[in-house]
Amino acid sequence: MKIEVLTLFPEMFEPLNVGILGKARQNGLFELNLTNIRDYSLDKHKKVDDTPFGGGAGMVMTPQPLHDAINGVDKDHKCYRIYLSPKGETLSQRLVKELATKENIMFVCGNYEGIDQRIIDLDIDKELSIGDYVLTGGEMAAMVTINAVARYIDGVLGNSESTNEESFSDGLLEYPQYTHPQVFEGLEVPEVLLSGNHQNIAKWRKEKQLEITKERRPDLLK
Ligand code: 4FM
Repeated sequence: MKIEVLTLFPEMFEPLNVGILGKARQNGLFELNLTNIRDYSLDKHKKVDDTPFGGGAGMVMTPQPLHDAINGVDKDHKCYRIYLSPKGETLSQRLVKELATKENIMFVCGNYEGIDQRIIDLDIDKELSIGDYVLTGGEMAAMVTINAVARYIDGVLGNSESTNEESFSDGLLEYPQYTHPQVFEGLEVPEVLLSGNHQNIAKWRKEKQLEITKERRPDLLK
């Protein structure tokens, strides 16, 4: 998979060089290209924002640098072009899996009060939100999405981290996990997990999943 990111702040993507995703990139399992939108500004002062028509607070990213950056990086429109904003469809594990099937994805990150609507109308395939809250820009939302999608790329996760047994894989929240020591601060590991009876362990874990899902996310059971 090739991922293109268009942003005014490419330095913000340093976290993708670290840990499981950093290793996956080193191993060539996916490619990440960062483009600074400002490099495409034709303005003599490299300006990328302006005041909104109709008035109102703050600044809006102007169309020229965005349009030229998007279509310069992705001339033949081979990328599935995503704009991150609170107005988009909310990211879900279902959407994550769908994005993981794409060969090329572009993330366009807006800042200030957003981008000129005509860029969304002309150049963007999908407006995506990571949740009902407002960030200062789309960069962290892009990183969240890249992280969730990269886990579904073949070879990124080892056997021990596989996506098969985790929350949402069966539509339920995950059961609680325990490791050594057997007693910590007076709290014991549930007996059944020490029993070696794998049928009983599986049954206990499924019961715990149902219990915690009913309590915290009853919407998932419907
Ligand atoms: C804020 C983009 C205002 C556009 C942002 C405007 C966000 C989110 C987000 C910053 N992106 N999910 N929530 N982006 O807050 O994806 Cl107008």
